[in-house]
Amino acid sequence: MRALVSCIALLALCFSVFAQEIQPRVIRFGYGLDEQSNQGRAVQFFAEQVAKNSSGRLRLRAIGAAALGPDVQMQQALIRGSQEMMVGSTATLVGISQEMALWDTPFLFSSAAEADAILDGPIGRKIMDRLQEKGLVGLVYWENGFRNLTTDTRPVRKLEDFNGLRLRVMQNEIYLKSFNLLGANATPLPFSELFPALESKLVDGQENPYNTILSSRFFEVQKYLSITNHVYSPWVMLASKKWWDQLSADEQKVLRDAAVASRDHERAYSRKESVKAVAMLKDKGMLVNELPAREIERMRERLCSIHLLIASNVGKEIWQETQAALGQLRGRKPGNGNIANLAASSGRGQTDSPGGAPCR
Ligand code: KDG
Repeated sequence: MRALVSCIALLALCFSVFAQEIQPRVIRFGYGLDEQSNQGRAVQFFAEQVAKNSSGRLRLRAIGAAALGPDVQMQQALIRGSQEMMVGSTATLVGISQEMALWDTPFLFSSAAEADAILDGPIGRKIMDRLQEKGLVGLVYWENGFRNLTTDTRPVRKLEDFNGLRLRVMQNEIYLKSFNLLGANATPLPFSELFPALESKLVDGQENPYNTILSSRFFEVQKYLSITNHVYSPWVMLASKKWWDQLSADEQKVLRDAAVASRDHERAYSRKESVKAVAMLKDKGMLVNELPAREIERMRERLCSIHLLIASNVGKEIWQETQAALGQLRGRKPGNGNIANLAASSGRGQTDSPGGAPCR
């Protein structure tokens, strides 16, 4: 009997300690896409994990469709501490942490497996950790996906078809310069203004992963889908450092564990949905074409100078580490030629761009 009483007392103590370490909290979690998008569904999954792992004490108030403002506005709200969490594009973070520009590199990854390995490995973690000095805590990367072009005026079949195309891009220097270099007239706009800009013909086209093209109903205002897979775009889950630092270790562990579970769930779900999305876009009446390998090669070569810009933005160490890591993933010995050396040299000579195509 005495053993039973002491066991119950011990359990009560454990529970009370647990209870003390997990306070009842409401977490305002903002995101830009619709509730029914792959992003919105992943936020719901994260919310369920957090509630389950905290016995209902930590509750997410998920606020989608950019109701709390575009990515850049939510990022500032997190830094101020007036919003607790968000998920958004890494591309809109480069104004705060320039190392995030690595993920804007055209043709950096040639598969989702490569992306996962680099993003979840030491390089991705190092870049994520740089956010702390800016007032943000990066938790995990989710998959936005490989980006492809949609247009309403004409399909893009070859490099020359970019000429004069009024293309919306994210509010990001690399995207702006990349598409201008390809011959387009790039117009930076927040995601929340994209559909009206397409509908009013302010722009001819845009570029996003298949899931976003489908869930944001761009097929209603875009006739053509031209498959380029020109960059792999991650999302990043962020917390306000002001808020995060006053959480207990137990509360931080609940959120970190739920974030990792949501990352794996979101990637698997997004990839499954992405395979179906192209067929669904065709059913919605979009005319789909795939650029031939030669034209993709011409795009890569035209964008080599962007690799130099990114190498200088993110720093030689991160750039070289990325190239070496990708080389190993692709079964290549670490090359001695690389963009950073090219940047330091007279700019001539051949080097491997991470996408494998040589930049001359
Ligand atoms: O809030 C929207 C962002 O999370 C992301 O979807 C951005 O891919 C993006 C775009 O094209 O703006």
